[in-house]
Parts: sequence; C-alpha cells; structure tokens
Amino acid sequence: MAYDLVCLGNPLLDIQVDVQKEYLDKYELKENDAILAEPKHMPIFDEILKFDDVKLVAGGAAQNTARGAQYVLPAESVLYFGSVGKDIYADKLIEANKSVGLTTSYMVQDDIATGKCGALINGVNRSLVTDLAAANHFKPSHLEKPENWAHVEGAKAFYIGGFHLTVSPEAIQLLGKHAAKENKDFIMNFSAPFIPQFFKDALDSCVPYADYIICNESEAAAYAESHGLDTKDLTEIAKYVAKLPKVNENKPRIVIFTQGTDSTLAVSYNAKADSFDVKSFAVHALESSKIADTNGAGDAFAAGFTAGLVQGKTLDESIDMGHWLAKLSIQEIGPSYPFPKQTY
Ligand code: 26A
Repeated sequence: MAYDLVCLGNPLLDIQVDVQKEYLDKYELKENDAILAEPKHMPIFDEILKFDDVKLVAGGAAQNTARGAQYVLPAESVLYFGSVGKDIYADKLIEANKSVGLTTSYMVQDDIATGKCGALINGVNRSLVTDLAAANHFKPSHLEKPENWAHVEGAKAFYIGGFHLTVSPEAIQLLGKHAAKENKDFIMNFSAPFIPQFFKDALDSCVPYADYIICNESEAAAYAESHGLDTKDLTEIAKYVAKLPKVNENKPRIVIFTQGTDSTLAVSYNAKADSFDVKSFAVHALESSKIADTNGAGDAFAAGFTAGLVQGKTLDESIDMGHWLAKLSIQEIGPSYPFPKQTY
C-alpha cells in the first residue's frame, strides 16, 4: 500500500476555549502566538478543562494538514507519523483522523501522556500553548522500521511541520535526504515565530532539503530578524529564503507567505537563470460573522496547497486550493473540515 503523501509532526489534542484578554495577560501570553508551555503555564490546562465552553478537538499542526490533505485527496493518500501516549486523548485523535480516512503510524509511549495544546480563542486571534509530552519523544528509528520506511519509499511527497524541529531535526533530515535523492517534493512549514527565533540552527539544517516553504507574515518577520536580514519587506525576505542553498538542484525552491486576509505571496527562484518569479494571490473572502475561529487556518491552507501539488496541479491552482480549504476550516470549530464533504 503506497501513500502519496507522508507527513511528520507532533500529534496534540487541542483543548479549545474562548478567553478574554485578561486571561492571556495573566499568563503573559500574546493574543496571536504559538509557544511551548513553560512551568508557569501548566495550570492553564486544568483550568480551561473546567470552562463551560471547553471543546476537545484533534490538533497538532502537521496532523491538521495531513487530515486536510486526506479530506481533499482520494482514499488512502496520506500517512502521518508522530508520537502519542496510550490514553483517551490518543483515542480521540485516532477517531478524528478516521473521520477523514487519515492513516497514522504513531510511535506509542507507554508511560507518557499524549501531548495537548491549550487553544485560547480571543475573537479572530488564537493563542496556542503546548505541552508536547509524548510528542516530544518521537525518534528517527520509528521511520527506519522496515514497515514505515516502505511508506517513505512509496511516497511522492513529504510535508513537515516546522514545530517538529523542537523534537527531532534528525527525523526531518532523514526524510529530506530521501526526498532530495529521489527528486520528491519536500514541503516545510515554519509553524511559529519561535521556530526561526529559538530553533534557528535546527531550521537552517533542514531548509536545504525544502522545495516548498510555507509560513505566515509574522514567522517571516521572525526569520528575517534571527537571520540578521536588513529588511522587513516580505518579498525581499522570501527572495532570500528561496535563494538559500538547495540539495536537490533539479527543481526551484518556492517560498509562500500567507498574510491572514491579505494576499498570499509566492516567490520562486530559478538558479540556472539566477532570476525570481514573484506572484501574489488574493484569498477567498469570507464575512467575519461566518468565522468560527482561526485555529488551524494556516494548517488548512497548507493542506489544500499540498493536496494540489500531490494531484499535479499548477502552483497557482494549488495556492487557490489552499485558500479554499482555509475558508472552509475557519467556519468550523478548531482545525476541522466540514461534513458532508465539499469538493474544490
Ligand atoms: C511544538 N509546538 C508548540 C507545537 C504546536 C502545535 N503543533 C505542533 N507543535 N503548538 C500548537 N500546535 C498546533 O497548531 C494548531 C493550529 O495551527 C495546535 O495543536 C493547533 O491545532
């Protein structure tokens, strides 16, 4: 059985609640951010579980993307790797993945709980606080098991959540090397500003494998700052990233920056001609009254985009599929997709 798309990330259960700004202030959280929980944030999880409006939804950024890509693609197209515990949280993830037909090959930790993310929704913003727990224990050896490596060899494309750089850059490199050698698509997401900020070396060690890089405007700005780029201009930042050294010289690197409701920017670098192609794509408009929450919007964009690539669609059409799926997902609670299934 070959899955066209193999994804790697941190499987998390999202504990989602609506909060006021005061609650974020109490824990020194920004309105729109994603961070690793520090000891001072730990009480949040028990507190919000008692909120009246608490919702438990499948999360983990790359897992959301894997679910979204499987939502779009034919049955048994996507396989997701990550690490979970043996608990009801993991059961909930498996249930959500099953609902779209996503196949998982989890590494299972006997004595560590499944990771969780406090998704604190404040209007159109979301602040994500994560306790990785079992997700932090993923090991490259899981990929190297013969039955899993067969899936890697059978895949046409790979999608990697940048968040996984905090866990196992070695696992990412293992997939990256395979993708470059076999001329397969390797797609990476920067995931959050703290990745380029605090995991710069890990990120820099994996970017050479990336054919596609997806991130949002605040992650691009954090990248520019941590890499000492003397510019805040998004096109210039995208050009810099697109031109960075690349292991697979058979295809250009394409950098895609989303910007919320503003247009998405795509910059490709053609090394042979030493030239850039810069394009911009309007998002699909949605009245703000129809937004349930924006948790997972970026993951849904990445899902639609990646599904397009896997189907052999053009860059322009793949980006439009990303915008289409993001618009559907923000009308659902959490990083979810609507049923009955809609088609692009
Ligand atoms: C390492 N960290 C902090 C994380 C995450 C994460 N997924 C993986 N690793 N922090 C938040 N998320 C997920 O991001 C999704 C929204 O894009 C949340 O679980 C949420 O579903």
